[in-house]
Amino acid sequence: MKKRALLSVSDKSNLVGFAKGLIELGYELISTGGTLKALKDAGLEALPVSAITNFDEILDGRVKTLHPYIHGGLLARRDDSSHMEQLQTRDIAPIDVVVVNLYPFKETIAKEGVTEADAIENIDIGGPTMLRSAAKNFRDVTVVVDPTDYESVLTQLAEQGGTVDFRKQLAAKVFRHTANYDALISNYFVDITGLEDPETLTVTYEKVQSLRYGENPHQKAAFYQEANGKGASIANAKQLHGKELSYNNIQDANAALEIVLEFGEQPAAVAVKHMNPCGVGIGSTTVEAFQKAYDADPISIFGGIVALNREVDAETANLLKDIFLEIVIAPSFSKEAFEILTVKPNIRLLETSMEVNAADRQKVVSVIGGLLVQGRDNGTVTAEDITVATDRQPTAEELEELLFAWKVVKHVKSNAIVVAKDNQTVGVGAGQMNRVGAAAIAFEQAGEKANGAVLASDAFFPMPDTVENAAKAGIKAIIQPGGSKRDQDSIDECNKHGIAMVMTGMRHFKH
Ligand code: 93A
Repeated sequence: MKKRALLSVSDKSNLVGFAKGLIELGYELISTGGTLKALKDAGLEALPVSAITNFDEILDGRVKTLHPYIHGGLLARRDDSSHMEQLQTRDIAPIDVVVVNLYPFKETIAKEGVTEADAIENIDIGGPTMLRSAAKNFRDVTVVVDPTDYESVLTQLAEQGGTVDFRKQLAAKVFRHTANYDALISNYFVDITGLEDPETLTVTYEKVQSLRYGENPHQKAAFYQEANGKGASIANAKQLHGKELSYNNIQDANAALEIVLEFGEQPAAVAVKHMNPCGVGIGSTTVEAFQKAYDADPISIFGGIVALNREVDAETANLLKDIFLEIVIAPSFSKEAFEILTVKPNIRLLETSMEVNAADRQKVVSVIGGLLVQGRDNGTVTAEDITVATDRQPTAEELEELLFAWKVVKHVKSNAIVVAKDNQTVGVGAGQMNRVGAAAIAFEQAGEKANGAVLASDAFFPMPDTVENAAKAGIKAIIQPGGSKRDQDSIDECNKHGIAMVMTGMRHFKH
């Protein structure tokens, strides 16, 4: 009996050459509609699947190969006499080689304006089923999912059908491929249903690139992105200039991007060092915003990363070019700005969408032996959400300043204190083991500028000591979550000094 190969491929590249090779090795070919046509057009002989199944394709091709005459031929153990007898009784011929690649689901959903119906129709059912049947039976069946394997497969088949080890490797490739394929479909359904559930890890990742090393040169690293991820992200960003991004660059650039995304309405600039903002400013123009972010801390910005939420213009580029920066991220760069900045060979320029991807809902952190999954901290606070705790109400201007500081403190490592004035951070205390310590750093950095400034705290005050020190520094208004058993002590302290304090009812731990 002739050996049989079943070919059913969406990606028809190198198909004909491979099929010719199979025929030369004595295989009889079986094929589905489009693949059969491609083979016939090239003058090759092949049987339609319907000749095997005695059943025409139905439901617009939704059911072509889903048939016991196909899957029996794939799954029978050749050294099992009962299996082979069962095939014989029903006149089912074994299938020895399966060549399948799947409906282009990924490419389909990446298309602009793709409809849900189109996406669904591109979920391949019969293809993965054949791949899995053949891969499960790798002892007897050769399964090919990747056109780049055609050559090595022909070489192997020419040697008495090839080795079991080789077939096992092909099977491993198949299961990885079908798992990825299903992951893409799952991600798509997370998108279209808004299904958000940290109880199950709903988002899967695919590799963007290998990195030269991790946080340190002795650590290996790679960068993965959400499969079918879109919107603002470093993974989707286009690098226009400069050296390859490093692991630390990606983390820091992401931190800068996350902060600048808080400020959709006004031009904003964020400078980041080691995942924390060292300067944030908003203004009526990009250049004004950047000048504020720079003036906030002209020392720490050295070697930092700057994110802007508006096009970088020539005026801003002229300021940026005089500072040593690792990366500038923005939605776009004007032609002049690009020319000004690219005089520096090493500065990395990244262009990214500033659209927050609603589907980007899960935050995953690794711990030894596991992962922690949570929804992203998308919490925001507006003037309507806050309650005033003190005798003195904040003025409208103070309130605006407080909400600005609140947006920044959310992104500072806990314990976090941000001191701000005129829509500019003037002191940032990050990652301290107690709140008084974080505040002390922020006050010291702010110096004279703390006088008349506002203060934001990522979590409540367990004691009134931070407020006492804030009063000494000249802070006039405070924003904090509230909720401590001893809130009243801090409120009393504010009242004593005429400080206005508002409670958000929401904290922003970032450990
Ligand atoms: O619609 S399906 O899920 N139902 C099937 O029974 C089936 N069998 C093969 N899709 C099915 N295929 C897929 O058709 C293959 O995975 C391959 O991607 C494609 C090849 O179709 P054609 O040969 O008509 O171009």
